[in-house]
Amino acid sequence: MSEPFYITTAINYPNGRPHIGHAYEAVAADVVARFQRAMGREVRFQTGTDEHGLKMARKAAEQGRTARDLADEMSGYFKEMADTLNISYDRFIRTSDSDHHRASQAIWRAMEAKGDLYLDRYEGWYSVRDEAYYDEKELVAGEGGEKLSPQGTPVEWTVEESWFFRLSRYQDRILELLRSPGFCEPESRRNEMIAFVSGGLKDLSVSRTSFDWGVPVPGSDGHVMYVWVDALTNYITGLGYPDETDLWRKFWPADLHLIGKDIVRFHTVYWPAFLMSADLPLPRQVFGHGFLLNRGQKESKSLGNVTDPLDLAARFGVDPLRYFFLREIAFGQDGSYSAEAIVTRCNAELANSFGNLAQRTLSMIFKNMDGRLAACALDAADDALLATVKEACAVDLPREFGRLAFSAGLEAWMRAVFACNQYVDEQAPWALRKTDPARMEAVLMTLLRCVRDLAIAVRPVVPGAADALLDQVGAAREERDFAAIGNEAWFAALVESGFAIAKPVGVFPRLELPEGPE
Ligand code: ME8
Repeated sequence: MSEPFYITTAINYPNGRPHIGHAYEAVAADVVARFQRAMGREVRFQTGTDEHGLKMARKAAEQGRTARDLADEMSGYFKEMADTLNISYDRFIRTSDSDHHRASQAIWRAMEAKGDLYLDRYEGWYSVRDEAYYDEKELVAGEGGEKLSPQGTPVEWTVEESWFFRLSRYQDRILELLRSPGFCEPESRRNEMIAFVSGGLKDLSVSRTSFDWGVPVPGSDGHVMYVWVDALTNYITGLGYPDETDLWRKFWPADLHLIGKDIVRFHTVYWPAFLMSADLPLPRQVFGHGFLLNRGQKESKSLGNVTDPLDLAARFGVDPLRYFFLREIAFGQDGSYSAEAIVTRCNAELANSFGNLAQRTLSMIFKNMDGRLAACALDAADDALLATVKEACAVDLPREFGRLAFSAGLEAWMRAVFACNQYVDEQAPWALRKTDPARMEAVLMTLLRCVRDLAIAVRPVVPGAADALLDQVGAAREERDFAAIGNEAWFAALVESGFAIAKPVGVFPRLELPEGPE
């Protein structure tokens, strides 16, 4: 039985179309899901849309439509983005789904039964953009002296009757949790959260009465749940909570909630407190990734620099975009992107280095050996190269991906690609063709094994291209996991079966920059 692994992304607000940050997070989570599957884990992967709350209600009102209508349309674009980017989710959850209402009401009742909910009056600051309450002392001054949230968004004074959750009760346990290794990553975010909780936790307002677009509070007419209560619950809705389903038993607690740095507080303070209150196990890890900036700037409608991730995918290809996201940015830190940076990175590493290696190898086998594979005696140089590639693909890359250091993992992979290209130059198989054809064959067969292992290792990142290449080298579908790296049986079986490589087709075309100014 393989060990289960449950990963989630944040669920996105569908108050507009998806932006590049949404695409970045979806791709990173998908790479983790594919990587863990290829490591033999039984993976469940959930993503979706967060449809309730004042932000959605107001956006819909501005457009003269119902919140449901807005959510229906926009959620469709998020799903389309996930499908286009090859995101291998098991469930695309919408918080307007009926099972989600049921789960949210169940966790509410569990918190109520614990004595953690009470009615009072909320008076304080609220940011609709962040859907968050802030303390006076957290606010910062804007350019005109106006009060802003620590995220720089407008806040409004709010007074209404509301249910409160006894968050203050959980302060010590949350602090202990934050201090436990691995729960909140990366370290910079953990330190921020420890500082926040050490400053004292106040009880949290968890219902709203001034609008009705949300999950109704059970037994309390006129109250809908604060959007974050239902939003966070999505992670357990998707496993069948409150029923003790097979999914629930197998996959809860989650192994990883992958989210952006702006919502770490909700995931490492509020969510664990809700779960503690409901006597449910806590997620193993919350990782707050950095933000993606457009040439160093935040995207915004007023700057006119908002990029549609699907336009980028159409222009450069899904796999190059995925590779760029993970290779260019040290995961956890902020990063910048531009068309030039995508083209430069992908041409240097995918087209010119790995793509060229694969294309040269397959073409030479096709031309000089009629595509046939041959069992040959290998010499020390061949064995050394195979060992280098195996180490990078089966040890270094998985070690780094396992700790979400994607760029470091791909760098190790790239070093192995360079080693292969250097070997091709040194061995010069084209020159051996006349002088020592047996040696030429040994060199090409070594390279073929390397290309196959390199393709398996990079497959979680560029699944389309890697599969197209693995098809060309005759790798069986069920032999594309990490356990297959360095395993020679596939090669012997192909030789035995008389498999021949067809005329190769490049899988990493060179990218071109569009003409004119960006
Ligand atoms: O926060 N770069 O939804 P959301 C990278 N509904 N990531 C970014 C980003 C950027 N420029 N901008 C946003 C919400 N993100 C809530 C989540 S979860 C129970 C509820 C990330 O649509 C952001 O950090 O505003 C978050 O993880 C995700 O995109 C969705 O943001």
